[in-house]
Amino acid sequence: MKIIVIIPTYDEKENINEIIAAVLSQHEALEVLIVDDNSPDGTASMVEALQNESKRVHLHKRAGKLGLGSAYREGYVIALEKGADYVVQMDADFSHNPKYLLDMIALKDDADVIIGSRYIKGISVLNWPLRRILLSYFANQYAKFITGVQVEDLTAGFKFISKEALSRVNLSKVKSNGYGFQIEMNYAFASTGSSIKETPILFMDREHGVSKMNKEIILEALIGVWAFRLKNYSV
Ligand SMILES: Nc1nc2c(ncn2[C@@H]2O[C@H](COP(=O)(O)OP(=O)(O)O)[C@@H](O)[C@H]2O)c(=O)[nH]1
Ligand SMILES: [Mg+2]
Repeated sequence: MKIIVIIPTYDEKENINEIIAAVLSQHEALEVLIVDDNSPDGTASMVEALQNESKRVHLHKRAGKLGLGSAYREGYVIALEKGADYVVQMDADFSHNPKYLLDMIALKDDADVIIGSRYIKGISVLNWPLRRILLSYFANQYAKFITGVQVEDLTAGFKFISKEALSRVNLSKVKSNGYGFQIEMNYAFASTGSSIKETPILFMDREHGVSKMNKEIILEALIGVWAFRLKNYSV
């Protein structure tokens, strides 16, 4: 079994060494693929140093900040080319505790896609300002209503995906880039016949570095969800 954990990075020098080590130590089947958008802080060269020590570390360098959605789309293709049986999406900033990878591995035969969810056991978010929690929670309720996908945390960035589920989706149809990307992928999985299950996580705000999310990304998600039902995501 090969599980490739894709971690998109933009200016994550304070987290990158620690997150890679924490992921790899969870299970021997895990490898990491960092997709770095030419971070000005030199994140990529830190990954290159780690590559000299471990064959389980991969790096995809891109020319500039091209967005989270396109980083994941390129990451998926590379992970499948490298022979991944499962592909994981995860943030670099420790908001997604690597220990939950073991829960996801344990559930791998229960569904095609396993989502690390903040909203199935009440609201499990630590250290976010109340307005950000409320925005995220209600955006999720809204996205669920519009898309009809029965998932409580549609904007979650922590997902464990089988290669079969991924290869049923025509990635060139997926156009969103931020939170909208997470919702759109879930819609694409559900509408191409994949099963989705949620496993509870406690999401913690980052302690190091800064968030790259902004108003445009939130607006893209709120407006973009209307279009998903009109598209066919099959290959
Ligand atoms: N490659 C790449 N990574 C990004 C980009 N924007 C954000 N990220 C990474 O995506 C992850 C989530 O971003 P973050 O800023 O923590 O979002 P937040 O948790 O919603 O505030 C982190 O690992 C970021 O470094 C981007 O444009 N390109
Ligand atoms: Mg974050």
